[in-house]
Amino acid sequence: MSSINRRTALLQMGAVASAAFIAETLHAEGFPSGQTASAAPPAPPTGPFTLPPLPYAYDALEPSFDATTMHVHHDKHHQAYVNNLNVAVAAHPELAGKTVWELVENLNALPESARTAVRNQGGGHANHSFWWPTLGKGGVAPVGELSKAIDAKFGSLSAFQDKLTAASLSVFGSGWAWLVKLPDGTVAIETTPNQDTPLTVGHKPVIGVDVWEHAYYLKYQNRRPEYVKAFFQVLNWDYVSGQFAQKA
Ligand code: MN3
Repeated sequence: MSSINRRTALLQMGAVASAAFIAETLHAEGFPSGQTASAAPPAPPTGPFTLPPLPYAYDALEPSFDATTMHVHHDKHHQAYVNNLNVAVAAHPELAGKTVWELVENLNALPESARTAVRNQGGGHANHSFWWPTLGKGGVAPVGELSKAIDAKFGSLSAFQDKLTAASLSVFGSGWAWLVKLPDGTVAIETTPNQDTPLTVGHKPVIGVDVWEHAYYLKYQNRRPEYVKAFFQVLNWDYVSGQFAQKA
């Protein structure tokens, strides 16, 4: 068998022979190792953005948020936003050194070819990075300035919870419901589609409810109202109250 015919025969064995075996054989026949039929694609960038670890154990929010959902949500969904954002900025050296917050707060200043990717992937990274620390079963009610701001706007904590729940249920498809701090220091409830963040219009997230199905489908299936009720069981009021007092 000629060398060419032997190579062809080997390649036709692809379904049963391992790629490594073929590569090794071609190399032994004098084929440069870089020219095998199965060269690996270049590795995706691993930075500049990285997945922040959860600030508590994966099962810390049980039974409201189950550990399996937390693993999938954090390790798979949030990681994917990080990975895709890294790919997006790799094509735009002028964005090097910017934080994810700087990116999403200034979407309109971005090159048009980067804007959609940063809006979706950067928004996903920003929203989830904001979100994880706001959970964790700290306190049962807002305190200090946040308590006053909620009472001033909504009349009572339960009236606020009813309105944030209604907003969460009103989101059509995937998105978020928010309590935000406005530039004048008061609070308001808003919703955003997809991974859009209130930061893009200068409103500071105080509380967020992730109503993408990936946040609840494993445990609650289609029952978004039960998930939103469970959200209030794991909202860390002490943390969000402290953050509210610090936000300019
Ligand atoms: Mn999510």
